[in-house]
Amino acid sequence: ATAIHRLDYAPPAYWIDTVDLAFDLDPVKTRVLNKMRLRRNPAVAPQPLRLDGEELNLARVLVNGAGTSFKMEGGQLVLENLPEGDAPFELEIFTTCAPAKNTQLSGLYVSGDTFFTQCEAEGFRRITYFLDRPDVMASYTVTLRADKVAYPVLLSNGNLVDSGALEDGPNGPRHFAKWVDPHKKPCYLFALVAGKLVAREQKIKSRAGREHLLQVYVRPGDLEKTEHAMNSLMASIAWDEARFGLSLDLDRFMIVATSDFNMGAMENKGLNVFNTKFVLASQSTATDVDFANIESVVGHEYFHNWTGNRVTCRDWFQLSLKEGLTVFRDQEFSMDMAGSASARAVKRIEDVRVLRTVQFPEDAGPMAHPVRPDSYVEINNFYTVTIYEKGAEVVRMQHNLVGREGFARGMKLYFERHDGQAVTCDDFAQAIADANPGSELANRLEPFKRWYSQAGTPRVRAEGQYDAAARSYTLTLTQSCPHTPGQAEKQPFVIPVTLGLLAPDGTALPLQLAGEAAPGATERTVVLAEPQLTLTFVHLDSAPVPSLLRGFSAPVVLDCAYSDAELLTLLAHDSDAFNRWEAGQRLALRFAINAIAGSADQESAGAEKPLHPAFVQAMREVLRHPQLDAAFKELVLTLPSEAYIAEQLDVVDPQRIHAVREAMRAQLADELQADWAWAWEEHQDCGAYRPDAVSTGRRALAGLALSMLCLAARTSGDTVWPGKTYQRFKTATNMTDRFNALSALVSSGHELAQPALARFHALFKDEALVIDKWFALQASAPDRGGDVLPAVRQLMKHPQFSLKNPNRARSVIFSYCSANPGAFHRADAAGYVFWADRVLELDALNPQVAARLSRALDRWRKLAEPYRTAAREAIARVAAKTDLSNDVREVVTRALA
Ligand code: B3K
Ligand code: ZN
Repeated sequence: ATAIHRLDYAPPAYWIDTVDLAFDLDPVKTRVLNKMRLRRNPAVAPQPLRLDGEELNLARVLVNGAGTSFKMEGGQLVLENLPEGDAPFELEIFTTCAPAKNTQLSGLYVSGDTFFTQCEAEGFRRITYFLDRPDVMASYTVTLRADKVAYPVLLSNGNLVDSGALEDGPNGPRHFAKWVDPHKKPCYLFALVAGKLVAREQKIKSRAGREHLLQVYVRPGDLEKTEHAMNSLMASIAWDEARFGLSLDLDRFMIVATSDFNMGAMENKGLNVFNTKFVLASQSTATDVDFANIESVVGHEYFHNWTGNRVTCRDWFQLSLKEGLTVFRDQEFSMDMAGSASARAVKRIEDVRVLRTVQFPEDAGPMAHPVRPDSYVEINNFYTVTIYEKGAEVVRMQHNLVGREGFARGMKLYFERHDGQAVTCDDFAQAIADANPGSELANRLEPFKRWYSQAGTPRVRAEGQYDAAARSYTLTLTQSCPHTPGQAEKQPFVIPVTLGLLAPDGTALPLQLAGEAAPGATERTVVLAEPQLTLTFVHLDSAPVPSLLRGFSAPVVLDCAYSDAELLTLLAHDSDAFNRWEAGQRLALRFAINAIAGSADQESAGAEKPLHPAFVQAMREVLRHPQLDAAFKELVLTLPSEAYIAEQLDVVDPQRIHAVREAMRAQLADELQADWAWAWEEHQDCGAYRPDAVSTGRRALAGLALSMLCLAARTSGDTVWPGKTYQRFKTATNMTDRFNALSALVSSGHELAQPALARFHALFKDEALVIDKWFALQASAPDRGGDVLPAVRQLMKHPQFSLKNPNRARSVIFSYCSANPGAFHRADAAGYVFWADRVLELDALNPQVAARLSRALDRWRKLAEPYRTAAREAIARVAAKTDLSNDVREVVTRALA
C-alpha cells in the first residue's frame, strides 16, 4: 500500500449530481442497483472515470442505457468511452455484496439480524462503485426492498416518500420503502438500516417554528433505556439554536443503536447510527459516566449536522475541520448542560486529562501527526486523539482569542461562506479571523495555523524573578517543540497563556505591566508568539506565585520550577479551579518521580511512603473543604495515572511506576482513613437517582472513599469496610453505586471480590453492556503477582466472549493491553506475546479494531529493559506477517521505523 499525500489533492474529474439506489436486502447476497447522473468537471482536463469499489461482484454497467466497455485497474472500475462534452449522462451499475460475511463492519453488514451501514471514511465503495471522496456531493434517492417479517423497519437518509407491499418472495411477504434526502451529501454520510426495531418518538417544534419528528430506534425490549438519549437529543437541538443559531434542517431525525460497531457513533445525515453503549441507559444498568457519555456523543453526532454535513471536508486530510470543531462543540455543550462554574471546571479537567494521557503520548510517539496530516496510508488510522482532541484545543484557542461573541460571529461567517461546500481547515480559521478584524487571531493567523501543520507538543518554560528593590516580577516564557517523525524543525507556535499572580497568602494580585498606567484585572491572557517573551509586572510587595496556563489555555507542557510551598499555595488558593487541581497533580507527580528514581536500587518500591506529610494534609483539607464540590474533590484526590507518570519519564519501568503509584494510593488510604470514612458517610446518600452534575460528583467521591477504605482495610486487616462495601454492592439501587462498590472490592483484591463478581454476572447476564463492564473490570484489575493475564485468558474462554463483537473484544483485550500497564508489561514478555496473537487474530476479522489494538505498544522505545527488547520482538513478529491489513501494517511499520 502506498501513502497518499495532502499536496496531491486534485478536484474530481467528474461530478455526480444524483444517485438513485435500489437495494434488494439479503444477508447472503444483496443486490444493489446504482443509477447515477454524472457530468464532467469542466475545470479538469478530460480523463477516464475511475470509480472506487471493494469486495463487490459486478454484474452490469450501462451508460445512457446501453452497454459499454470498462476495465478494472487497482480495484477501480475504469470507464474510458464516455460521452464527450459537458452534458450530463446516466451511469447504471449493478453489483452484489455479502453483508453476512462482512466482519469488518465497514460498508453494509449484519448485526443481530439487522442490516446496518458504516461508510465513513471509505465504506461506501464496499456498497457500490462510486467516487468515494468527500468533495463529491450528490442528491440521494434510496429504495429498500426486503422480506417484511424479518425486516419490518426500512430506514435511510431524509424523508420517507413511499412505502408498501411487494409481491411475495420465497420467504413470504416482501415490502419496500423509498427515501429521498433533501440535502446533497458526500457518500460517507449515506446510511441504511433494516430490521426488527422499535422507536421512541418525540415531536418537537424548533425556535424557528419548524416541526420535527425525532426517533430513537432500538431492539424490542430496549425501549425503556432510550429516554436519556432522547432527552440529550432534544437538549442538543435547543443548544445549537441558542448558542450558534443553527437549526435542524430535516423533518425527521433518527438515531439507531447497534451492538456491533467499530467506534462510538456515526453522523449519517438524518440517520445517526450509534453503538448501543452511547444510547442505552437506565439507572440500574448504566453509570453516571455512561449517562454523561451518552449526552456528549448524542450531542457530538447531532452537531455534525452542521459542522461536517452541511459544510464537509474537501479531503480526509481536513478531517479535523469537522472533528476538532465538533468535539469543541460537544465539550461546550456538556459544560453548558453541567451549569455551575465548578461543574464546567470539572469537565475541563476531565477533557485535559484525556488529552494529556492519550494525545500527548501519541504526539511524542511513532504515530505523531499534525492536526491536518500531510500523508497517510490508511485513513482509518487517523481518527485519532490528535485529530479529535488536539483539534478541539486548536478550535478552543481560536475561540478564546476572539472571545465567545467573536467566535459566534466567526461561525456565522463560516456558514455564510461555505454552506453546502467541501472545504479545508484553512477556510475555517480564515472565517473566524475575518469575522474578528484586529483580534490577536486575525493579526497572527499565519503563524497560528502552525497548530494545524506542525505535530508535537510544544513545551513552555516559565522562569520568574522577583526584584525586591524595584518591587517588580519578571516572567520569562520560552517555547520549544520536540522533533516528530518527518518534522525536525519547528517554527514558533502562537501560544495563549492565561495567567494570574498570587500573593504568598493566596490573594489574587492586580496585574500591571511595566509601562501601563494603572493596575488591571487579576487575570489576563498573554500571547507567546516568538521563541521567548518577557513580561515585567510592577508594584508587587513580595515575590508572587505565578498561576500559569489557567484553564489549560493551550495544549502545551508547562515547565516551571515551583517549590512545594508554591504548589501548596496554588492548591489551597488559586481562583482558577483547573490550576488548583493541577497544583495537586504536580505535587503528586513530583513524589512519584522521586520515589521511582529513589527506588531504583531497592528491592521493593512499594514498601515506602512516597508522599510528604504536607501533601497528605493538603489532600485532607481539600477532602474536608466546606465549599468545594464533591466532583472537584474526587478529581484532586485521584492520583495521576500510571500512563501520565510514564509520560514524564525518559525511561519507563512500568512495574516500578505501578508499585510506586500503588504505594501512594495505599498511603493516602491509610493516612486519611478517618477522612475517607467521613467522606463516605457525608456523600453516600444521594436520594432518588438523577444523573446531574451535583449528584454525579457526590457518587464519585463516595465511590473513591469506598475504594480507599477497602484499600486501607487490606493493610490493617479490617473486615468492617469490605463488609460494608459488599452490602452496598448488594443493596445499591443504581449501577454507579453498585459498580463502584464492586470495583472497590476488586481493586483492593479482597476475597469478597469473587462472590461479588459472580453475583454481578448472575444479575446482569442478559445485559450486554453490563457484561462488558464485568469483563473490563477483571481485565483492568491491579496485578498481584502476575494474576491478571491468566484471568484474561480465562475470560476469553467464557461463553459470552466474542472476538467479533468490538465492544466485547475491547472490554477484555484492550482493557488489559491498553489500560492496565502494571499487568501488561511483564518481565516474562507474556503480555506482549498475548498482544501480538490478538492483533493478528483480530486483523483477519476487523482491521480497524486490530489497528487500534496494535497501537498499544506505540511507546516501546521508552521502555526499560527487558521490556524494550521484548516489545520490539512482539511488534516485529506482527510486522513479519505477509498478509497484514493496510491498517495494521501502517501502525507497526511506523512503530519500527
Ligand atoms: N465521524 C465518525 C467517525 C468515523 C470513523 C471511521 N473510521 C464519528 C464521529 O466522529 O462523530
Ligand atoms: Zn465526530
